[in-house]
Amino acid sequence: MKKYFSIVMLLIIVSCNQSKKSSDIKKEITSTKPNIVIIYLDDLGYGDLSSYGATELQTPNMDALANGGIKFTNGYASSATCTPSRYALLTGMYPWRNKNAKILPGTAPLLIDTKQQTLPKLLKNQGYQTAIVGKWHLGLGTGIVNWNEKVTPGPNEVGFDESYILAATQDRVPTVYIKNGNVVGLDKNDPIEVNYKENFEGEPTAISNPEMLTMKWHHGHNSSIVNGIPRIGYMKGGESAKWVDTEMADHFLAKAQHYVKTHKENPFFLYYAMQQPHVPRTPHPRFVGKSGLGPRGDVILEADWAIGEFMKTLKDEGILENTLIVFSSDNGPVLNDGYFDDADEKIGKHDPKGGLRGGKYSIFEAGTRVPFITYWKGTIAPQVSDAIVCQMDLLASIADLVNTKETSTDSKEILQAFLGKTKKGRENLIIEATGKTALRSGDWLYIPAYDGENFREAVGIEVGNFPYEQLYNLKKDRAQQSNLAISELEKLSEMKQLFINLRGKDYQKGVKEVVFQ
Ligand code: NG6
Ligand code: CA
Repeated sequence: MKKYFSIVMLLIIVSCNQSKKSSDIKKEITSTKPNIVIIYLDDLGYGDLSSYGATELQTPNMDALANGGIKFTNGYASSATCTPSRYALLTGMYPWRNKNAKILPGTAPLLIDTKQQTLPKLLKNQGYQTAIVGKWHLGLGTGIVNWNEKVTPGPNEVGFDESYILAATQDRVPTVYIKNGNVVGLDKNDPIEVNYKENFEGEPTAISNPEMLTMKWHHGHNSSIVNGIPRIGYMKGGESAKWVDTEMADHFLAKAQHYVKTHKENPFFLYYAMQQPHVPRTPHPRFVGKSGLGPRGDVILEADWAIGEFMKTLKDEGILENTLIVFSSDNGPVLNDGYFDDADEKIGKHDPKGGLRGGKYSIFEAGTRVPFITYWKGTIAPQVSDAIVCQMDLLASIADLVNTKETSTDSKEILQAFLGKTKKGRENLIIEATGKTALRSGDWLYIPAYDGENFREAVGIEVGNFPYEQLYNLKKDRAQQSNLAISELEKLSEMKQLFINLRGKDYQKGVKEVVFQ
């Protein structure tokens, strides 16, 4: 009897140990391989979130991330425009190392070399499932694209298992969704043709047929008309495949939610690249007039709602505590980016720049300093961090998180800053705006002398060009009002030297070639 009792006890102990072990292992796997979601907005400014100081607009769902995670106050996109920032985010490389990393037309070839390291590739190699839903704007194909066949290479060739994208921007043709290289809903009898140089004979444009427009163009945006909205570039055919602008937010949200629901059993990386508040601003009728700030405010509310719905899905699927969420924007804000849409007229007291100088296209802070949040329920303690962090650093930092190393790029491993264990991020960072570069180092910002106009009339933004050098102490002078280049000579020469060391002597090269399209 005694012997029998000891055997039973032994069995109980062994089985307890075993079950403990397997749950430990599971815990280990989930903690070293959390799901990773990057929620990336388009042209959202530092001051566009109520948690970042907006008073005229409430963004409760973005705020829930900012207040429940780390709200970075010195978080940067690499650049003041979309393509270069997205390039840096995905490849961990400074975009100015690639001369083609500038705002791309919808017909541009793939900007990322298929041999290059990328964030999705790195995660895929660690066993992750990977997907992009939303705006791509990093080129597709190798030159001349036939939109009626599989368009490749694209996101699927640089690390994404699955892709559901808009090719370039909402204001550029082709105005269709592309799933894993194939235009969605295309009727082969109505092939799509795209051209950025000339129109197709007989096709209406904003110039020839202004009566067809439901939205008026201010500058640029006067080529093909789709859904009453004039676009950049010419497109013919593909009628059944054309997206409905007002449904785009719901459409991408549904795709992102579906992805989560169908991939939650194993670690996944989802790059959810939302289109708001880039032009044309086309809120769903549910959001029209809701912000009182015109369509720009309305689409921010729409994006906020979509983020709330997406977060609910993570929660309902039981994976919220096992998901790291990074929230940011590809560049700073702009009001008039080419359409008459009341953005300027209805701005009232709202300051999308959050007190920073400049805006989209600008080498001043509002161009690249953006809302930047990391959120991981139960793992990241809520806090505000003034660490200097850049989206480019996610590659090396996430590598560390998933127990690998990535040292071949410009990406800095600052995982502890992203997890809130330290307030120390990068020491310095080169920022970029339409080809011009500047140096942030500690509290200081150095901008070399550049030719050209400072004030870009069409968009109403100071882009930061002056024929003399600029030096700012951002800690004391966040709004960049006092140029200390004449008084802080020692600092100036130290910054200039560091800038040249990091950037190279030829920093002026190519700057003039970058034309504003
Ligand atoms: C500019 C467009 C602007 C926007 C931008 C790209 C004109 C006049 N302006 O050339 O509307 O599309 O490119 O924005 O065409 S970004 O956020 O994708 O960089
Ligand atoms: Ca953008």
